[in-house]
Amino acid sequence: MPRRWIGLAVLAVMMGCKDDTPTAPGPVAPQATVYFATGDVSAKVDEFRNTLGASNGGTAGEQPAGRREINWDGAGANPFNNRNDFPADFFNTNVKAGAVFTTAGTGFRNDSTLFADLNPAYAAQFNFFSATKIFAPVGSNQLDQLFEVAGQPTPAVVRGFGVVFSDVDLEDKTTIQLFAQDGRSLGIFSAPARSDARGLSFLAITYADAIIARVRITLGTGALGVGVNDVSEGGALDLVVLDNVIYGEPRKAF
Ligand SMILES: [Ca+2]
Ligand SMILES: [Ca+2]
Repeated sequence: MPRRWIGLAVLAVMMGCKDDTPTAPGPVAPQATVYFATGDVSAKVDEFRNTLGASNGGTAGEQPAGRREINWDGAGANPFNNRNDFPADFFNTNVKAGAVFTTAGTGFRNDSTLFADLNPAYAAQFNFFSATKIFAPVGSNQLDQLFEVAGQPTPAVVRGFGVVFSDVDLEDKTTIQLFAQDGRSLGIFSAPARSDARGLSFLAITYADAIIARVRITLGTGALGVGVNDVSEGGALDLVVLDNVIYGEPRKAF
């Protein structure tokens, strides 16, 4: 594991302990297993998928095992594609996959043009992992994913979470932060920078038990926008978008 992740994990533990009295032992951070890859990420993505188990697709209700996966490519999303109002709860209403998104921005965009419809320069930056659509918040480079029992408004927890990113240029800026049900941070993990022409990066984390209630995904250093170019295209910001989001079966939280 690269040293930078250890440092971030220690920081997260220290932050989590700051309210403890001197005589009380701090909470022990659960042991995370981290999966990461850059370049051809397929093998590592498959390893993570296999760890979680078979896909439960959009099957309603809590399943005994397996994973859920959002690839943004389904025909059901087509009416919302290339607009800034992709429904935050699409993946637990239209498709019952137990995922609800929030952002401090103004919305979400599911894009079939590699975001070239937003800025023609983006076609040279972004790529898909699963053909052909990719996703980003609008007006922010940060989004949260909350988990629910598939097809129900019931809070849930998962044991693993991962994302395929596109166009990570800067190290330690594109991150996944995980939170437990009580709001405590479980740690911040950073995605490796791109390393080949396709420009994909993968980062995932698992725990032995389903303890992840929320995740915060930070994409590079700024939001996409008309006239906003990537750091590799003369701009000041590292722009990053995401493709496949893969997570353990959401289990009812207690
Ligand atoms: Ca896709
Ligand atoms: Ca970038």
